[in-house]
Amino acid sequence: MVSELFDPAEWVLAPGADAYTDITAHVSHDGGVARIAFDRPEVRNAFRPHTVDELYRALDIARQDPRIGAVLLTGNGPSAKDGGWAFCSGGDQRIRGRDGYKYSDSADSVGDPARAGRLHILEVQRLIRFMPKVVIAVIPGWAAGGGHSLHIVCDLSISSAEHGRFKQTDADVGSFDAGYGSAYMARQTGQKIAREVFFLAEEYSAQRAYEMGSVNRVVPHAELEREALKMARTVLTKSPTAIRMLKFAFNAVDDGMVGQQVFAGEATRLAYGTDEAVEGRDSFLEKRDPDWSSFPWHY
Ligand code: S0N
Repeated sequence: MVSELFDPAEWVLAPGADAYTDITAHVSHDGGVARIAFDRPEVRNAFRPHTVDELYRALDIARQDPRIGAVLLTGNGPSAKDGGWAFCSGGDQRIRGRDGYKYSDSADSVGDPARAGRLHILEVQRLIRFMPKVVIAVIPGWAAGGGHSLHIVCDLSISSAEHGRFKQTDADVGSFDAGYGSAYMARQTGQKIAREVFFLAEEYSAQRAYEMGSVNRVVPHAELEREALKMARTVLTKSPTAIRMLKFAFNAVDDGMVGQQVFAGEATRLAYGTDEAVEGRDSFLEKRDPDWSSFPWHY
């Protein structure tokens, strides 16, 4: 069983997914939605470096699949040990060393020294942020620490009413997200609330997270994945170009020159499709002056 909430009738294995150990990855039968899930329920779906490698790979495959318009990011469960549910509880504290998260499961061994200490969950955050598809955090239980940050970075969040729990433990354990996890949260909820969540590290219900503005929908636990898939399928009814441009427009205001670059790249892609840009290219190739006379200075 993948997860109690997983409906096998909806999904097929994603390409390469049979090799994953720490996550599961599926694609909907119609090919339009990816479901990527943490699969370490016994540690509340904490991630180790290997988990992050797999997560990055699965997300990147979804990014490059032209049929996929939406990604569900979730956590499998419940835990066989105690029945607890989690989206993700952040970095696996058992293998955290003085120089960061170790590439080995043993706290005594650094593993590959070139990779030690890399906080490459931040690369996953950037992939979610910059992929031109809608990424939905589907939260069946705890979103804590770096798991809370991942939900903040996702485009939309939907949570189980009964089991969704939110807690920003970064300051408790001295492993903190001073990037999107905190600053972008403040954009969503306002500064006072974001500071409270980080400075007090208290526990919040799904309903409270909804009231704060970091969660879009709270639904009965048994309905969570069905409702998430419905949201994803609604996205699929929209214009892919409109969704892409809108996502990058929402990002641009907070992403500085990088945000402008990403948005501008899409504008250039659109411009390439015009007769005007074709005239520019052809005039160069034909070694003549461009003729812009049929292209008005629009106002
Ligand atoms: C999630 C919590 C609140 C759940 O509490 P609950 O339900 O009482 O369960 P527990 O009994 O505590 O847990 C069940 C079992 O799971 C193990 N476990 C839980 N979380 C982790 C974890 N993160 N690492 C390792 N093991 C974990 C428990 O130990 C227990 O095991 P057993 O049964 O053997 O006793 C609660 O569990 C909790 O508070 N968890 C820790 C949350 C946390 O502090 N996470 C780390 C926070 N920091 C980061 O994630 C930052 C990491 C990072 O890479 C980063 C760095 C810089 C910038 C960004 C990031 C980023 O991640 O975004």
